[in-house]
Amino acid sequence: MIFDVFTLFPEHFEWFAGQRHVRNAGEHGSELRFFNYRDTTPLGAGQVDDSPYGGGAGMVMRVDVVDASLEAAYGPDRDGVRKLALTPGGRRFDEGLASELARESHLALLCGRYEGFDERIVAHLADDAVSIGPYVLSGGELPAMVVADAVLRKLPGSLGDSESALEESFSEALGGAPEYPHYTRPPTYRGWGVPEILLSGDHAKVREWRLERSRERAART
Ligand code: 6GU
Repeated sequence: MIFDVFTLFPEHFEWFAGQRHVRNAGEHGSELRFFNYRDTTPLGAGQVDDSPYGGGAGMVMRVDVVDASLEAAYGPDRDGVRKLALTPGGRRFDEGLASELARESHLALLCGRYEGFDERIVAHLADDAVSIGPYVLSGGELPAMVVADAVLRKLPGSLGDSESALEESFSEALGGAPEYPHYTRPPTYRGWGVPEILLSGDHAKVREWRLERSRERAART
């Protein structure tokens, strides 16, 4: 998969790009690339935003600036790229959307800053608008890392063998439900014990107990 991030702050992604599962995805044929709107802006002095028509506080990302960066990256035909605008008003990101995106061959995430995007970016340049939750963040960079993390970890070779085997058994057994609780040594700590069944060695009973806990958690969320 080619995974492109358009941002004013590519340096914010340095930590993220260095994470093991992200580097693993890279070694298995995925590519994470960054494009700075400021590098290709058609405006003078590196301008990328402007004050909102109708007045009001803050600045808005310009449609011509975002279009120019897409043009520089892809040229006029962008149909092969699934382009997502990251904005608090978008479609809620969840595990289902992460799986859907993991099947794409080429993704582009458009990060906004300031008060947001000119709506024509969302309407005409992006295929979807995506939000990571019902709260407002200062820009699309953290959401882009959230989306990239959830998607890249689904790609072959991203997680180590043991982890991906574990993952598979979760998704198969749990049908999208949240995970069951985990415990490890010591068996008691400050009087806090571990469910007996997990120490019993009875794998069928353990599996049953985990499924029940997982369903319980699903019912609560
Ligand atoms: Cl995608 N962007 C911003 N700025 N805030 C958000 C968000 C996105 N998702 C939740 N809050």
